Amino acid sequence: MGVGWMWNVIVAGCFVTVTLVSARLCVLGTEPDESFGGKVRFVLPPGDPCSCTELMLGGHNSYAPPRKDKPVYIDNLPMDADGLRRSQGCPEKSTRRESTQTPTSKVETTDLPTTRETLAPVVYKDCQDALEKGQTTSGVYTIEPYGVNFDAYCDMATEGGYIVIQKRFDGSVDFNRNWADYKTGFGDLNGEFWLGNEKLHQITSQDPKYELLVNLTAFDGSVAQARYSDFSVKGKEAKYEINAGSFVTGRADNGLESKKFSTSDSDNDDDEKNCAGLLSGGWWFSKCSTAPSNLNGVYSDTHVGIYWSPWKGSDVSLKATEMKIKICLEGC
Ligand SMILES: [Ca+2]
Repeated sequence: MGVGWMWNVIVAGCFVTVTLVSARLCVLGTEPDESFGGKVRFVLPPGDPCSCTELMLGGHNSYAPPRKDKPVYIDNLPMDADGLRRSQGCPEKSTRRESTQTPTSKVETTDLPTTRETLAPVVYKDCQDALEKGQTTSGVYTIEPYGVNFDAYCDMATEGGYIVIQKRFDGSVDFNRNWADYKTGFGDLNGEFWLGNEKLHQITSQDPKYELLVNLTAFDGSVAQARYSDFSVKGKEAKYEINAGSFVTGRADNGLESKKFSTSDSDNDDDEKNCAGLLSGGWWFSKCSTAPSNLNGVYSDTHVGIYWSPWKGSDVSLKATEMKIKICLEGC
């Protein structure tokens, strides 16, 4: 009896000693969580997160790959293994023992609602900030460029770090909208959309300046680009007047004038007629017949709706458009 008791103590002592010195490097990935609106979230590696002694940020999946078991997503980036254990409610280090459980048994997917309720979402200052923190895949991110956070599509390709503010490519979204819709934004961030005039104003009214890049594609397959080094939009009292006077370069030439924004229910153009009503969409029109562009017009390959006069004239409809902005650090 006495010997058996002592043996148990020795065995238990050895077990604790061995398990506390074992190390596990856990690689935290990122990918869009389809069950959470496709927003990019951190995904835990398989296994017991409480066994992690080191943490490393790994790669990014642009899609959620099929798995046998549901992945466990978390909203914020724990800076180290201790942070990860705290976020998962693991016991203190001194009592932690290496898990002998199966990889998915410790963290059940039923833990997800609790996790989402208690952790703040991943919020970057803007797309450039996300890029600098290792997010190299284009997609929807939560950004907070002026104290309010919202979802935005970040273009991380080529130069990267762009907040996309407008996209057209298949006509799936109706752009013939009213003032309120253009103010708040509409559409699908993973498809066609307008980010929203109020957001444009809030973002671009800060220092430093924002540059604007306009990408255009015609139905004949030709492409062109226009770049502005100082893009800003005034507030609603000024009818979201655009400043894109500093056209820099691009084969598309300058198709934007410093004009107030108009929709069919808010006529702020320079014409006695209602340009938005005549030309459709919402845009910075001047005179209806001489407005240099309208990238928010009706999507059509038979009727002119979307056009950019300095490049293809006002009677050629465009197939795809993209407008995107980022902080201008050089040449501004
Ligand atoms: Ca008018």
